[in-house]
Amino acid sequence: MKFLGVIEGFYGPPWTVAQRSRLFARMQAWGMETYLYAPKDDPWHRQRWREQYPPEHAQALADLTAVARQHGVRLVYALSPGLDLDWNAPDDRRALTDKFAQVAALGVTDFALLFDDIPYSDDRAAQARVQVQAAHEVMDALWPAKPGGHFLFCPTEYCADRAVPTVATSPYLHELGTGLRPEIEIFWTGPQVVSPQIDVAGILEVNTALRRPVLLWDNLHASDYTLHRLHLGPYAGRPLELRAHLSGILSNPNTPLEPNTPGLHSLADYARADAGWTPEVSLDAALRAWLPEFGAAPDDTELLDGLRVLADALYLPGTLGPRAQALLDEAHALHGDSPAASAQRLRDASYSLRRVLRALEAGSNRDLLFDLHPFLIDLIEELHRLSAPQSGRGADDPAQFVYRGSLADRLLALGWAAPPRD
Ligand code: GDL
Repeated sequence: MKFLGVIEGFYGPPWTVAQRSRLFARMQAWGMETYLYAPKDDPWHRQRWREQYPPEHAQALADLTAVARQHGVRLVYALSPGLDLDWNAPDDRRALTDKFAQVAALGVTDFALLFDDIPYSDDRAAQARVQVQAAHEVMDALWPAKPGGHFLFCPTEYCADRAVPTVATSPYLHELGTGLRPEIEIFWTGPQVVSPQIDVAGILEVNTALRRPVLLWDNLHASDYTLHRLHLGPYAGRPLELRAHLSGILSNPNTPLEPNTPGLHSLADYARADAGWTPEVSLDAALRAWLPEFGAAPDDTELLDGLRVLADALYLPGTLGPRAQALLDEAHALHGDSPAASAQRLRDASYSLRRVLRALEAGSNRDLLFDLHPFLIDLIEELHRLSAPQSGRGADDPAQFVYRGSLADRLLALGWAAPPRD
């Protein structure tokens, strides 16, 4: 694969320069070489794409590019003009090339044009032709004399779910495949926007339609569509053979930066793995390597156990890790024959997570503490509440809801069973 790395491509507060610098250092250690700058909420990236970056923001982008380079990371700058780009308006066409020219002058050498999450036009083939023209016009303006850096492209139909009528027969994808210059890399997110599984057959199908190996924009660990969740699980659901049919993998991960370490570490591991690799073993290695960020020694097995419970509890979209599944089973078993033993195991898990929280509170990675804090508190509280000896407190005793006091939390605590209506 030609590309391995990270997309800052989520909706939500963009990472800070300091956070990105930390990310680049980690990427270097993991052997990742590509970072796509595409934060949906950088106004100049999408909403106000026509406007040039004001001086202080331009300087920040130039500095960021330099920091990336120091870490051996290639910063690819992406623009998302698709919300309201009018290809028939000469001013818009000029604004597009001028914007890329501004960023190129800051030292950026690689670019992307993104058309995800924009309105579809009635004639999708025509929409594709306009996008192809836009990409070529930008490339020719950027590199008039000789071929330049990499050029990446995100389609409007960027996963099988969005291909109309199908991947194989989509006029939109066909136009892109035949129209876009072969050196342009095209993003694809798999069968869905967030794809729990991606198989070789699906990738071969889209590669045929687009006439090149696609570049995977992987939303497996993304959390911007559900800020109540984080994804701390391994890179999973993609067979190793997939790698041979992709031009690369870029992960668009959790919105908070710090909790991305396990998933990205595991992705880096996957990219280089030999036969026999498993997501579970890879996650364990990632969690061990994460211990120092918690102020713990690399051989602190107690804290490692806490991290394992935490990662399994916040695993992957719609999926729990094995330890979290076992805890759920224990919670069910509280109604069974030996509730005391189950309560003890739930309590142990709560203590184990409490150790993680205490380590973070005492440690120096404050971002990591703040990113994980609400999730740790939720888990610790609920495990504790379930496993506490019956104290006679009612389920709606406010003292039970010190941390989780909102109406939504109280409704959740009532469970899913609907009360009788009459
Ligand atoms: C998307 C967006 C992305 C967002 C992700 C997860 C792509 C190509 N675009 O559709 O910005 O972070 O879903 O919500 O994935």
